[in-house]
Amino acid sequence: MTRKAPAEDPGDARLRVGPPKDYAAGIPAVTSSLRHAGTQMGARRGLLTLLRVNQKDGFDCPGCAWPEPEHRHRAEFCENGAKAVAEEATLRRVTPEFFAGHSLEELAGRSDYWLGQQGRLTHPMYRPAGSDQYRPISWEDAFAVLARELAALDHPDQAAFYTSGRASNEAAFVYQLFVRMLGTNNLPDCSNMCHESSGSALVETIGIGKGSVSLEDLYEAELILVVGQNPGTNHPRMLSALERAKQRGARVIAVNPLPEAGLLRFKNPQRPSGLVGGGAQLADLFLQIRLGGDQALFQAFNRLLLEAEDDAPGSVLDTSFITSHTHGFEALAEHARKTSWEDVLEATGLSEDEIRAAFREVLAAEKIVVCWAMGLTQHRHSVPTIRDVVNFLLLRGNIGRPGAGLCPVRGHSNVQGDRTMGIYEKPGEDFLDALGAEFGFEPPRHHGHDAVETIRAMRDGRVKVFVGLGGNFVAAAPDTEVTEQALRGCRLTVQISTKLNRSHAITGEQALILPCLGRTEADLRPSGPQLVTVEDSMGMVHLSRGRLAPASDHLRSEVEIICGMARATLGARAATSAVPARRVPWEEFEADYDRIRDRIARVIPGFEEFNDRVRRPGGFTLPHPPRDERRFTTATGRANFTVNPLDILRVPEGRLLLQTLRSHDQYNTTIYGLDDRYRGIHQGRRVLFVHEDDLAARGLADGDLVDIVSEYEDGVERRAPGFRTVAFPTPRGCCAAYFPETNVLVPLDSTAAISNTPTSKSVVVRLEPAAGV
Ligand SMILES: Nc1nc2c(c(=O)[nH]1)N[C@H]1C(S)=C(S)[C@@H](COP(=O)(O)OP(=O)(O)OC[C@H]3O[C@@H](n4cnc5c(=O)[nH]c(N)nc54)[C@H](O)[C@@H]3O)O[C@H]1N2
Ligand SMILES: Nc1nc2c(c(=O)[nH]1)N[C@H]1C(S)=C(S)[C@@H](COP(=O)(O)OP(=O)(O)OC[C@H]3O[C@@H](n4cnc5c(=O)[nH]c(N)nc54)[C@H](O)[C@@H]3O)O[C@H]1N2
Ligand SMILES: [Mo]
Repeated sequence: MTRKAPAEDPGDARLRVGPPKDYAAGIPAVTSSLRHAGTQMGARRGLLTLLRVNQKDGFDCPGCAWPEPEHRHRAEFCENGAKAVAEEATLRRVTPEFFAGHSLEELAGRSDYWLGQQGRLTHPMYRPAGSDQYRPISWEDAFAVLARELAALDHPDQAAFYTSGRASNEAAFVYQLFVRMLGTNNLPDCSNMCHESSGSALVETIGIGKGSVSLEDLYEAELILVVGQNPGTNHPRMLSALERAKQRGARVIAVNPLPEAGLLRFKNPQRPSGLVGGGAQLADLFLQIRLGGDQALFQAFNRLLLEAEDDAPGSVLDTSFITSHTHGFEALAEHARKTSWEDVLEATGLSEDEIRAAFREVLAAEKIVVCWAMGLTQHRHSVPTIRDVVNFLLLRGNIGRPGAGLCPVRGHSNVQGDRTMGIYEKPGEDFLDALGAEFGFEPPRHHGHDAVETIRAMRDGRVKVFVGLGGNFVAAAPDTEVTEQALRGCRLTVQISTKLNRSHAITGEQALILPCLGRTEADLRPSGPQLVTVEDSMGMVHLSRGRLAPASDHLRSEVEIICGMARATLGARAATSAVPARRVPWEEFEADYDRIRDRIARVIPGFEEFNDRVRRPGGFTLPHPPRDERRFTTATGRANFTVNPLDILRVPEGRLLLQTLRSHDQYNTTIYGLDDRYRGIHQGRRVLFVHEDDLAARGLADGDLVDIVSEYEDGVERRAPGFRTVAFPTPRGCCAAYFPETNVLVPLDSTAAISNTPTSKSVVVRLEPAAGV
């Protein structure tokens, strides 16, 4: 399977490659955000909008899920948050006239960058069966199309309802309610492709799938490990927190195959010194690890901890915590002692000296926080890796006390909240009981499809209707060719979206585009302006309120759209259902979101008096038993040590491991621009970062054009043609390229054990000189 570069990709005639930067933010970041805001929004409107980001009476930044410090600076926005806002507040519009002038076939040939640059969707649009074009449709007719196709299914499990992590709590709650009343748990979400491995590992070991630290803990930590994460680009405000922790004496270790700018040095644009000074040195130690080597690293730390305890009994491990709060220590200890240095050095590509130097930092620190993101979650052994991180922290009682803990850094700004609201294909019995009791129906109990299973089910004709609440499923999912075929095989695909993207171009027989308000926009309902709520990466819930005039008069809020879908679809069904549902007041819900929050308060623990508490300054923090009271709601009632066989990613002779990651100028599948400044890339995206010796070993040199060919046990050859090689400081045997261009290379069946997350950070590839060159 080959995926050609889109026609107008610069391809990259204008591509320039310079040296990578060793610091993040500072003056270029500030000028870049203002420039971006200026071109998209008009300079004055741009500045006014940015001033509202994350302010008390403003909207939650749609950029990332990093929490807000309590004392907000006027204008605490970061460069990439500014780009996310500009992208949504753009003055460009995709109107019915636009669709009249562009066939689906033409749109499918365009790049993600081009599609996103066309602007905001303005009208509901419908692609009838047999047509190659969208045409306008009224909202009521659009809902009727959906209701008709859902009613035509043999079973509700033949529909799947995807969610991307920007949906508010209120939208997510009514969405899952609608889907479960329909009769299915097919609620795949972006989390399935993102932090699912973290959730899987944490629920089992500590009883809750969320991180255990607050910002205050981070400031208080003595050692912070930043593992498999590129905060300078993806969570820029985290750099301010790291800087603050360092000022209080914390040490920072970065574990990453790439020397990411933000991990090395940081110039804080919020402070005058950041604009002029040399910037703060962030990482005290940089472990340039091989892809997938982290499990071995933490197993080595665990072995060294046990040995240090042997040398000085009673001084290293937190024996009283282990005795009173954990389960399975003996088995873990026995396993950890057998960890082989040979394996560790092979898996990590590090030297024993480097690991011992890092371990000295570990031993010197009373309070340790481990932060991680996609570098840990998107491998086949991600769940065991994160379990070994938990083992590491448990050994010294580093969970559930100030300054210490687990910090999975979430991606989308409300991805954590959506899961709390019940967007999950494997809901717990307690949740279903509460939901069913509140609304008087019997929710489906059998588990639904996650993202990968949804693709398989569409491919095999078992799912025929696909609905996307935000996101860009076709571009974000693995195995692009397979996913495209899967979606094309549907009877109907529906996208609730703010902006044009590939998922509007690659559709089922029929397709609907339902355009919605974004976070920045005022949501005016008959009862007054509506507020929504979100939950950040550290379990804090707060309000978000948009102020801008909507991009078009025809837009509806996500809540309104979902309630409309529910009314059109469930109206006829309620009477025939075995357990007649109590009438759900969808009209009240869409008229006044307080009424939705009243229900959330009754169904979901931790949301008592939701409407009151969320209106207090700063909102409120959800309970987290391990963090709050060292209580672990696992099967054993304790925090579980786990024994995990070491997995080493070996590749056949002559092959490389490819990681697919984000450039500085993109938000997942939304491409803001064609630069990746910190890595020295300008005006192009089809680049492949490879070690110069690996290039030389293949008779290649920096600047050569290659095809990347992925090899997998299913025997299918997947090819991404025409990438310019860039000699780069990555470990030997490991290479890197941007997603979504390389998603064609990620095999659908190559997923993490247990979490079923695509292995987007370890794809076995070979390089071939580009055909026709
Ligand atoms: N501006 C911007 N912000 C974003 C996003 C965006 O696209 N743009 N996306 C949002 C979302 S949804 C998410 S999930 C987060 C993603 O945030 P990140 O996880 O930071 O995103 P990636 O670009 O995938 O970067 C992965 C990092 O892990 C490293 N890495 C890869 N494999 C390994 C490994 O095996 N071991 C180790 N130790 N390191 C490894 C890579 O070199 C890279 O630095 O960001 C969120 N914020
Ligand atoms: N190869 C590879 N693949 C990956 C990853 C990787 O690292 N490598 N990362 C994975 C990760 S971590 C994630 S989270 C997924 C992301 O997958 P998704 O969440 O599906 O993708 P996004 O690109 O974030 O979605 C962007 C679209 O969302 C819509 N949108 C934006 N704001 C709103 C809003 O407020 N409301 C609504 N309704 N729509 C809105 C716009 O139309 C926009 O085009 O991708 C995954 N895919
Ligand atoms: Mo993500």
